[in-house]
Amino acid sequence: MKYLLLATNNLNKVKEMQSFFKDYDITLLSLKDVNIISNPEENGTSFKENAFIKARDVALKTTYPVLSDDSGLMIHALNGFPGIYSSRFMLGKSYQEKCEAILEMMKAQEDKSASFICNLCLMNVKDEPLYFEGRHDGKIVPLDGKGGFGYDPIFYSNEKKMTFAKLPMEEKNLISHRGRALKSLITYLENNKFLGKKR
Ligand code: ITT
Repeated sequence: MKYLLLATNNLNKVKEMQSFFKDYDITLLSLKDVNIISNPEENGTSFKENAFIKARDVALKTTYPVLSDDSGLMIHALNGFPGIYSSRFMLGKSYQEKCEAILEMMKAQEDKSASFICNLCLMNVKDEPLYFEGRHDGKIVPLDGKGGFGYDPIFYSNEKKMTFAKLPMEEKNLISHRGRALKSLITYLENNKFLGKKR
C-alpha cells in the first residue's frame, strides 16, 4: 500500500496521523489533496458505525484506500457523554467553552473517571471494511496545558500523570486512544506486507 487517504476534516487528526506514519513507506493524503468534499451525516449509534459512514462516503469517491477516525471522550459519571457527540456538543463554541461546560457538569460528580476512544475504519471500493480500536483511561481535571486539541486540556492520563495537553504530540501518540488504534492498524498492514519502514 503506497497511499492512504485520510477521510477526516479534522486537521488535528491529520497531523497526529502524519506524525505517526512518518517512518513508514506510505504517503498519507488529505481530502484537500484529492479535492474530495465529504460531510456525511454521522447518524450511527457507535464510534464504529460512524467510522464506517465516514470511510464509505469517501471510498465511493476514490480508488485510494481510505482511513477514517471516529473518536471521542466518554465520561463515566455522565453515562458516556459526550461520546459520539464529542464534536457536535455545543457546536460552534470554542473548545475552551466546551471544556468549561464539561467541568461545570462534573462539579456535582464524585467519579471523575473518563476514557478517550478511537475507532478507525480502513476501507476501499471492493473489500470488507476493517476496524481498529484504541482506548486511553484517565479522569477529568481543571484545564491544564496548551498542547493537543479538543478535550486534551481537561483529560488527565492515568498513565502519564498529566493532561494530554501537556504532552508533546509524539508522546501523546505513543499511548493515546488514536495512537493505540493506529498501532494495531500498522501491525495489521505490516503482517500483510502492505507496509514497511522507510529505508
Ligand atoms: P471528522 O469527523 O471529520 O473526522 P471530527 O472532529 O468531527 O472530524 P469526530 O466526529 O470523530 O471527528 O469527533 C471527535 C471529537 O472528539 C473531536 O472533535 C474532539 O472533540 C474529541 N477528540 C477525539 N480525539 C481527541 C483527542 O485526541 N484529543 C482531544 N479531543 C479529542
